[in-house]
Amino acid sequence: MAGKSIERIEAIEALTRKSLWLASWMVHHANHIRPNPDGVKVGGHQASSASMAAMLATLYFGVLKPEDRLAVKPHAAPVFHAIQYLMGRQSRQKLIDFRAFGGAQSYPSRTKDTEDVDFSTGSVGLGVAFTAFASMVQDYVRAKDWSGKERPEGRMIALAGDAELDEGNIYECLLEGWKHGLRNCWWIIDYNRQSLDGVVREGLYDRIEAIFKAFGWKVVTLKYGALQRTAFAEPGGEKLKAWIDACPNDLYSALMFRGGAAWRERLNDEIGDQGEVSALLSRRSDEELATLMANLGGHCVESLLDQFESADNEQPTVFINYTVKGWGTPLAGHKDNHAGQMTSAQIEQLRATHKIRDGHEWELFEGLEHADALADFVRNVPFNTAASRRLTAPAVPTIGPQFIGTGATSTQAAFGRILDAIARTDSEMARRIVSTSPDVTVSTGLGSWVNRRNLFARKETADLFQKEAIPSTQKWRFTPDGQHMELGIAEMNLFLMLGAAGLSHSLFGERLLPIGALYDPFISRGLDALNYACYQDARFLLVGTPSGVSLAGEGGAHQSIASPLIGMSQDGLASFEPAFADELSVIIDWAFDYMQRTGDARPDLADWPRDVTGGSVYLRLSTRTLEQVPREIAPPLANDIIRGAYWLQPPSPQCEVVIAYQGVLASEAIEAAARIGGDRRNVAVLAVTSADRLNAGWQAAQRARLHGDFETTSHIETLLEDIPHRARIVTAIDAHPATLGWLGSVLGHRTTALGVEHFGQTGTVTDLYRHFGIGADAIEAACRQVFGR
Ligand SMILES: Cc1ncc(C[n+]2csc(CCOP(=O)(O)OP(=O)(O)O)c2C)c(N)n1
Ligand SMILES: [Mg+2]
Repeated sequence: MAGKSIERIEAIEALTRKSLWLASWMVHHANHIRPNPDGVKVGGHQASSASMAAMLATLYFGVLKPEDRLAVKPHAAPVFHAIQYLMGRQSRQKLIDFRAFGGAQSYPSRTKDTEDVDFSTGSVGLGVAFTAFASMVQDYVRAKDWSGKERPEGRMIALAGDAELDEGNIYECLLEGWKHGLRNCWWIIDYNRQSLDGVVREGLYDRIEAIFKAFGWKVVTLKYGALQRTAFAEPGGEKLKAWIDACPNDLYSALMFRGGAAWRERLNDEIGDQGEVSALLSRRSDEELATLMANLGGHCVESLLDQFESADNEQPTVFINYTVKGWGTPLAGHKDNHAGQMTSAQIEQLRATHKIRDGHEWELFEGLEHADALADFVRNVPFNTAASRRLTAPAVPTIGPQFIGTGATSTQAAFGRILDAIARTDSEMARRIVSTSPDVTVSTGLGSWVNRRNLFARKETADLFQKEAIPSTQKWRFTPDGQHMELGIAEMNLFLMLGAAGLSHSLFGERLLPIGALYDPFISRGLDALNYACYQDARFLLVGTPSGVSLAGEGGAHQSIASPLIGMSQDGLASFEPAFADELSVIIDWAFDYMQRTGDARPDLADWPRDVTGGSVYLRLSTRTLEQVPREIAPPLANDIIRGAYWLQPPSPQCEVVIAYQGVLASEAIEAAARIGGDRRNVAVLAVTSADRLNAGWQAAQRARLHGDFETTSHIETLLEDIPHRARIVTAIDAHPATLGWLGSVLGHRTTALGVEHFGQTGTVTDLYRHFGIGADAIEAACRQVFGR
């Protein structure tokens, strides 16, 4: 039958079976055939993959268009990789190396997989919620007059496990979706009623349905497959349907695992009538009966095609598709099947069913009829017509630092004024900025930016307070060309929104420069979503303010201690904590450029590779007002600010002590240095603007030298090179002392690290600096200890 076109349903069914085989084999191979020198478990999810095989195959081979974007259930990665392989978008070697170094990833990854992964998944719930934000970003971009309208709108689709619905992200984002008029969003639930640990509670369905409906979603349920619907139409079929509907989740799963004979025995016991029902059952062999009972809607290609093709895009839709975990494999239904894998005997059983010859396990259409027709079919599926679905957008030029004068200010206030200055410009950069904040827009300094650039909504709404002539400093006008996305208080949503907006160039072909502002301590509240956004290589500017204990009366519960360490250790995020407004101006201008870089990392490892590839930026700011340094920032100083440090008071050859500070303790460091210097002691002051970049540069230089590049030195090594060996370093930061404590090990200077280790004490700045020993007195005392007094 070579060359003959085969029916669409038949083709997708064949491809479902093939993906199921390849996924099962991929996991089996990685665990039982590939050498494993460490003996550490490799893992992989055969049952979870089988559960979704038909849904994924129906989507990719039948329903999706190139502009659609997907978040695939993390533990369905094997079947996802298999489908990409069948479409020629993934190499055989990557499947052979599944879960090995350089191979196909355990969970689909935008950055580490080589195929076309739209959204990474892995931490359950995040990928699902991400699709909602991606859709809102798509609407934002399309509402702008600068965006190209020729590109078709895509649907943002999540394939989720039913247990993923336990994650709070799902419900937090439902609220935002409702507010922002979410559309073009499908969530397809693999309703196998099993999680990792066991079988889910009865009655979950009703809860899910009620919640989604309450938020304006359409709920579409697919319970029975075509085979079951046919059987229900036979005499006695109604009774069978009623039995299935009443069957508890755990019993259905258990019978599924035990197979056809067990089904027959149970059904005969419970609804056998020596009449129509018994006849219905006995018309089927054990094997046919097992197939019938496994023919839940989520495994039925015909039903799935119907479901997806009649779905609406204007209303967000959740599809609840009944499935059996481990469908089509000997693992079907067993409650321990999440991480459970087929034994070698079971995989042989599967091999026989799929007619796979020894040594031909990876072959594309092995064991299938009509291989040529299938290959033809796969080449022509709509999804497969675009070579790469990753888009690009040109970088928008930055406009240079916006200096705001030298009057005393806090970095938070300066941030507001710098953005205001940017908002006044008629620049492409200003147009591409989109700001967002979880209900702290005004209190983090974004107010005047929003007043100038308005809030985004698909439909125009005026500010009622303004209409009623009530004086207010905030003008909240919502318009399609507004540039602020208002969010409720949910920091996870902030990071998901930043993640989605920060991928706009790649997802929608339009550059956005997202800025997100939140209270610094609440970064921890959204940390996994922040990590997730960085892992996907989303590009954004994050502003944490106020921070530290310097927020004083704002209260102990709002203090941040660990955030500089988070900034240092979070891959993909360059963090800064400037003290002065001019530093901040330089950093913000640099950040907008850095966020748009796309270079390939140089292999020599000498650079911090991120400088070439770019990334996101985090600014830790403060509400504490500082006197400014009257100066012009010349290019060498601007460079040092970006590299992470400069001498505010340079060392002399007789230097006895270096005070190194980051952030608001600048004034305490300067005061302590003045007191000590007054005693004719030789003191230098090192202004650290980014412990993160300073440390990263040092790490990179050490790595380069380990690789034989002995010439390389880092910025911090150069800064400290003339400090006499007997001199000491005193570091000071309103955060955990480990942020700067490492400075002593760069060239071996003894170091005292001052900082904050305890949480929650409220007071004035003076009280708290005294309490934690980070004020000028404490810095002075630490220095004097060095002199032996
Ligand atoms: C945030 C997070 N917590 C825990 C896990 C570990 N984990 C992986 S899958 C899973 C449950 C899977 O159940 P379900 O979503 O129903 O998937 P399926 O039954 O389709 O395999 C858990 C707890 C994880 N990946 N992410
Ligand atoms: Mg499940």
